[in-house]
Formats: sequence, C-alpha cells, structure tokens
Amino acid sequence: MERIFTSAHNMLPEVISLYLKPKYDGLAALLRREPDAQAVLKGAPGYSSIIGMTFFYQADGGVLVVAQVQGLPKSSGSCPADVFAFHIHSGRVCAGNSEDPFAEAGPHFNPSGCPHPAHAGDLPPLFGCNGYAFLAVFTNRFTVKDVIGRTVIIHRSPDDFKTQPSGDAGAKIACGVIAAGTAKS
Ligand SMILES: [Cu+2]
Ligand SMILES: [Zn+2]
Repeated sequence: MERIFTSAHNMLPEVISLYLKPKYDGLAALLRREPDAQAVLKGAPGYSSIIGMTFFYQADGGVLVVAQVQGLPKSSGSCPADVFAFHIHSGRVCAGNSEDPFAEAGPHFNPSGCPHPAHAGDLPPLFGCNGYAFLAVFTNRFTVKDVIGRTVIIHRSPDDFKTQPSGDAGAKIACGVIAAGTAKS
C-alpha cells in the first residue's frame, strides 16, 4: 500500500487510521506516473520570468492538481504576503490585448452557474516562496476531461474568496492552456 507519510513516530492516535488507510489510497503514487493533462504556464508581458507547470491526475474520487511555478514576483519589507490567486478559466486561449494580455481566457470555469468561490475552476492560491510556489490539492469540482482545453491563470493579487465574480484577484500575470497528457487511458 502506498503511504503518504513515511513515519508514524509520535503520531496522534486520531490520525493513525489515516496513515494506515488513507481515504483515497494511492494519491501519492499518482505522482509517479504521467499526468492525464498538463498546462505550461507562461508569464504576461512584464512578468516574463514566470514559468510553470500544472499537472492533473484523475483518481477515483477526484482530481489531484499539482502546480510548480518559478519567477513569481517577490515583495520586500517585513511582512511580504506573495499570495497569488490561481484559477481555471473557461476560455481556451492565452491571448488578449495590451490592457489585459489574457482577456480571452474569459471568466472562471463555471459550468454549473455558481457564484465565486463555488466556481468549478476556483482553486487555492499559490504561496510564493522566494519566487517559487508548489501547490497540491485534491478536488472533485471537475474531472480532468472537463478542463482539457481550458486555461489556468495566475493573478497578481490574492483571491478574497468573496468578491464577485472573481475574488478581486487583480491582473492576470501568467496563463497556460490545459492539454491532454501522455498517460495511457
Ligand atoms: Cu482567475
Ligand atoms: Zn471563481
């Protein structure tokens, strides 16, 4: 059996059952195979240092989404936040105009007509770590098949998970189109 944790030392009794039998057994093992879909993220003009990948792995109860990004803006001062909203948008191209270079990525992916942050495409934000970010989240808001051809967007600001229609997340600073991966299915 695949185990997410490598040591049970000092583990609270309440979590030992999760260690011995994870609800979704084998999630960590997904990372050892090819993703079912992926998006290469590239920065907008003015953010050309941003480069990243988002991988999508279909599992029985949901989709494991894993993102790695480098070249994100770094703020200075004693209390840097460096939190960047992260969504799947419904548009199918990373194109736009001088005001919004990814305008054609459109609104958040929202096939059920829900408000933000109940859009299928709403995801946890990226937390910058000296310009680098790693994110892993498991969600049943969509299947991999649902989002192939849609776009992943990184924003300049955090998502407030309240303001309509998009969490007051600011400019779109990176974008990638989700393409089917090479996994045999
Ligand atoms: Cu967005
Ligand atoms: Zn949303």
